[in-house]
Amino acid sequence: MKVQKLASSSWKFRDCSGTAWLPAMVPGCVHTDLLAAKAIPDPFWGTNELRLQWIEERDWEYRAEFVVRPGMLAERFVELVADGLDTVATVVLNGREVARTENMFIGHRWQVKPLLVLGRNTISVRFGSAMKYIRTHRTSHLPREINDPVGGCTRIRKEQCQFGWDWGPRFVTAGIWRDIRLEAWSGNRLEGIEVTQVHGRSGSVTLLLAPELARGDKGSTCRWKLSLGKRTVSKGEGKRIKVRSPRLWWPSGQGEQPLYTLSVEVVASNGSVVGQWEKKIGLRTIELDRHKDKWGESFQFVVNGRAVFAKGANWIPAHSFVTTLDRARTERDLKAAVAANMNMVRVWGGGIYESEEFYDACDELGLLVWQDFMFACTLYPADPDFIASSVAEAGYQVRRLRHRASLALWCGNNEVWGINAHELVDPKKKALRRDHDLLFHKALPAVVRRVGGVTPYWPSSPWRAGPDVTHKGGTERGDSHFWDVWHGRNPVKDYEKWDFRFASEFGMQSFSSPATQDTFCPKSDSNIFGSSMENHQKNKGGNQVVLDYISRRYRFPADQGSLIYLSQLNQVDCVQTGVAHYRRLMPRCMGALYWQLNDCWPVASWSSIEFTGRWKALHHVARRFFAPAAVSVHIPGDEVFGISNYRKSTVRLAHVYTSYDGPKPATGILRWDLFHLDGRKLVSGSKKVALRPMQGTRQQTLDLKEAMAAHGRENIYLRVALDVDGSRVSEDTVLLTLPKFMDLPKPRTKAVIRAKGRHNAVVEFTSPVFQHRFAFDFAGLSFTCSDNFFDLQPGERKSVDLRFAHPVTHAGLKRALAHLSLADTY
Ligand code: BMA
Repeated sequence: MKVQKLASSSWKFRDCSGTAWLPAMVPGCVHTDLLAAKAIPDPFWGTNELRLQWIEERDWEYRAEFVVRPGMLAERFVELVADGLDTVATVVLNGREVARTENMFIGHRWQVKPLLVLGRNTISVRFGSAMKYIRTHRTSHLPREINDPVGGCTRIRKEQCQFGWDWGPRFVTAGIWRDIRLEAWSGNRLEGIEVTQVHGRSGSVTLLLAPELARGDKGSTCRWKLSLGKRTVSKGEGKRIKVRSPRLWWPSGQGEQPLYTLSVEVVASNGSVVGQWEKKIGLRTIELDRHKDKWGESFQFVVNGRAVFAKGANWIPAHSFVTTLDRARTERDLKAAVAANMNMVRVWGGGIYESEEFYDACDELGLLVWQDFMFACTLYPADPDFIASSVAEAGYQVRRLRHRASLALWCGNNEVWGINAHELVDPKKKALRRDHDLLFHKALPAVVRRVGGVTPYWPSSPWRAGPDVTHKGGTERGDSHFWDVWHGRNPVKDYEKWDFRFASEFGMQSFSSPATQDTFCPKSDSNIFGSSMENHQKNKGGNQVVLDYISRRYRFPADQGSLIYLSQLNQVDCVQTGVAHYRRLMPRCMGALYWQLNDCWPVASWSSIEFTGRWKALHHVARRFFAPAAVSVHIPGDEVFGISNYRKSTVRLAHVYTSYDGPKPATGILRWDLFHLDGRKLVSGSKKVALRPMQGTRQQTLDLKEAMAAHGRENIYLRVALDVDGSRVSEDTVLLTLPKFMDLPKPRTKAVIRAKGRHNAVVEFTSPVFQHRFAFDFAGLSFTCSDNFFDLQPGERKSVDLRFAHPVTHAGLKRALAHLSLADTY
């Protein structure tokens, strides 16, 4: 097959209402092309978003010239292949229409030989305004809008969060957003190979190859080679490959991620070579195990026969303009996920089916992918065209991703059932229910069964294997989203009320760091309630909710920097409470995916990684609360406020737990110390403990009544720690009252920096007094560190490894070092 690339920078584009042609990038989109041409200001800066909404109302045309050589036209078929057009496109070659499209998520292939000429050709793709489409199509589909501020985004198959979301700006893009090329061939064309893995009892794996040819050919055969790194494992001919001692692929934390390269040459029955196919595959089985058990029905991912607790977060598109993302930028947040001991990401249904680079990274890093289909929150139409388009989309995407080692689940949508269940179960609204079921219970699962092989399908997230949407239902079966904390404004302790089988969403917003704020906010408008910052807060009333939770726990902050820092500590408190609870519940609960890992622009949000790549406090602490062997404390009591704001505490017992999800049993030493804020150690203890895989275990109960009576609960705190093989694997500090009621000593910190080469350094912090959530930064420098936002214990040295993106000097580091802890905020 001959391939001629059409993607390049020799494209130009224009506003169809008549303005001049400007240079364009393909793949790309109109917003980034306008920005490159200096025709619009930075869409993320200040309140610029509001001034750029005209773009979605226009039609845009992209055009390029290319030369076709005789070799191309000598082939029997010449096809135009477009892996993604965004969205309402009319494709024209040399003035003649090739096709019209209206689904961003489908790749296209059209026969165009009769339209091509030898020598110079012109291709034009005209993108009609998505908003005009929405106003003229499916106008009787009027669902209750959840996230789209204008309304109607469900009428079109296009990235839903582009229309505005509670963390995302409204930038409705247009453009050729994936690769585009010509492919010329005669005889036959290899479309793909379905590889089925059969894992035998003896441990061997058989790969069954089913080549898919454009024009069929039952008598075709395969010449294959299987290699691992540079080593050829085996090669041969036929459609079965037996791997006798396979190296299995595991999620991160459970084992290695060996990826075999499978290269196949398909030979037609007439002896000619039809095509080559090469993919990286991981040998593994992944099942969604739902068996009856004493709590109801399990909901757990079983990899190679081993149940694995899913630790991770929800993934949203990493940029409002996803065509700007390269491999390094995509990998940045996925590597950070693995660094925080995660083993799963959920590709959330309001974004996109991600890029090849994304899944490459997940395969290599051992991140299981829970893959939603791209439907979110709102009810969808079900006219025959819409269903046909959705089925074509699903078929295209499932075929594209089915060989992926990391692919664990296809999920019908995000929250379409959960949010609309009250309507969908209403006997007066049977048609709504029929429409809903047609897509998510019939059409999509049928595609997964037909094309996707063994990957399981789950109709929605959350879903309880039935119509039930109660929290109680989630403690028995299925997966749960828990938003009582944040949207419901309930106490943080409410996480501990529900013993969910699998928590696929829960979270708390925080503000991005001042450094990230500087990238989008004019200094003159930097107040957090000013127009720029409010424009970068997309949840209606979101700032009030953040302040509400902060005020419950912390003192009134001295300045905006302190407020931002407290918002991040509050986010830690919430998400950690949830995750620690879910991990203690193992094996009843087998997954905790918080909302959300990343951002698509700089914004106040639930993310643990800021748009600029900086880790929020949550991401540093996630590394600790997701550690394979983790210690945590459950305090059944609480501190509550009664009539006239009188405070009452029922805190007394502290149950110390280990949560362990390593692959092999282990033993550890559990340690606990009760400290006075004046530095005295009041009580100490330790105990040898057994760590069993996929188990949360109550290892020790401490009665703190006497100590609290003797010293006051606001003057003492508990430190728990777990050592395995002589090293500290987990540590946490537990406060026995709200931190705002504690008289934390004024911090005095000593920092010693030791440079280690041009890029690395070690910093050692010591403090004569307890410091809660001590956070440091090197202002203006980009760096990664082994820990941050930790507690400093009096007299104990805390050593942190640092790696800087650019060369540094000792003097430069000393100058740039800044730090604060909780007691610095008021
Ligand atoms: C969840 C998600 C998103 C949303 C988030 C925060 O329900 O599925 O739709 O952004 O909550 O509200």
